[in-house]
Amino acid sequence: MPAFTFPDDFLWGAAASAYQTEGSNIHNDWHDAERKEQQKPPGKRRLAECCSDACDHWNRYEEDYDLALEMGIQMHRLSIEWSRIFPAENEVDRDAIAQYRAMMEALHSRGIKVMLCLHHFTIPRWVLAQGGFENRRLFMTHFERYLETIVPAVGDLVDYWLPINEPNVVPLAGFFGKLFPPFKANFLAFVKVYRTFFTMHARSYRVIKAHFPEAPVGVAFAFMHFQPYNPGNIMHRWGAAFANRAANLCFFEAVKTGRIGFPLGLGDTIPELRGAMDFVGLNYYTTLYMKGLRPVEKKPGDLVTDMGWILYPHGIYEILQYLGRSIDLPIIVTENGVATTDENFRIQYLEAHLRQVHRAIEEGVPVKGYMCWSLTDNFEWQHGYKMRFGLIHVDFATQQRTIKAGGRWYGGVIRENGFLMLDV
Ligand code: GCO
Repeated sequence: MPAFTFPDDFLWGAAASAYQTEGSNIHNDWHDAERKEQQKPPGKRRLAECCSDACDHWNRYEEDYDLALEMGIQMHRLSIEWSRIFPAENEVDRDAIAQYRAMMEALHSRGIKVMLCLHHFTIPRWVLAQGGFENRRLFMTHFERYLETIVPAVGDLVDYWLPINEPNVVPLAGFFGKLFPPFKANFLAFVKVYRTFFTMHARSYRVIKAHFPEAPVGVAFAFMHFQPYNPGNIMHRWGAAFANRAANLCFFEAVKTGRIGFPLGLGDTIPELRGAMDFVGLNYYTTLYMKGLRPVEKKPGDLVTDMGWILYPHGIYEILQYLGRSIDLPIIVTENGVATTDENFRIQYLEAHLRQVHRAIEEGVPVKGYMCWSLTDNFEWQHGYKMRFGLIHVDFATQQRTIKAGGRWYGGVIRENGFLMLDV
């Protein structure tokens, strides 16, 4: 009956983002894209539904944080919605800043640490109108103004910073994979936008450090796990290796050296990127099989989640090993979780991944915490409300919250700082 016990100072948390939970965010690119998609017949829509009220977390955060406390959550990851702070180019909403302060104070008053993200996918409508991510120079002028406004205004309440969520995902999903607005499939646009994210990360790090030199600043990185569909096929192996370079390795190399390598650059530099990281935040969910440069959904016999994502816990171990070997920084798992309505499956999923995290720690990888995605059911981007990632169930008709069996199980893990496995 092996026990999986975690280090004494291990931090257990939950994660969420502003747009996916707050509701009434009406000044950004996603809001507009969703409305546009709704004008199409249901079969033709690329975004399932409108975010609208989401979980009404903006008004119900006290209740959500009470439930987080009931589960024993020690750190909560939230984000600030840029378009609330700057609904228009020359307008700063001080009430919104005050409300974010109140939210973070509400966490602290419950003894819950704050992990704050400053950019989680969305951009203000007026920034998009000026070229968005693709107009890097102008974009960075606006983003820097946002940083200089928000960082000093709330930074005293932040325990861990993750300025950018998944610098690789908007470039991949929005500019190469046609999954997110603006639904492009253009490798050059992907490279250009990814490089905007490099500079966003670097600038954020420097601005935060200028105001709060001691604050730990990381990144929430969707380190994608790629593998050849058929390991005997050289093109499949090449595809997996190329995708790993373009999506993952280039970013970490650039943070280490300041240089941007192939295929995102040719060795040119972003000097302020060098060393711009105090810890690595890892978001992990699944693996992707590659046939050349084409990802393939699954193999016969693979277990998948409601997202259609393959259950592959070993991937988190491999990535933690890689990060431990190649990057000399502490690591926090900043997202891991599952879209399902079957609570036994949720528990199995979390347990299987936590076993792999535990194994990496036993082997010396400095993993300092684990944040489950997500605190509550919420708006899952292109899929809308069908995908239920929450530890807490939300009835979207009544906004009634209920801790799920998976949430109670997770609470037990936090209480015990680990778990027993009866079946191994
Ligand atoms: C992401 C985001 C989250 C998602 C979660 C489940 O990884 O895309 O950080 O916003 O909701 O990962 O897909």
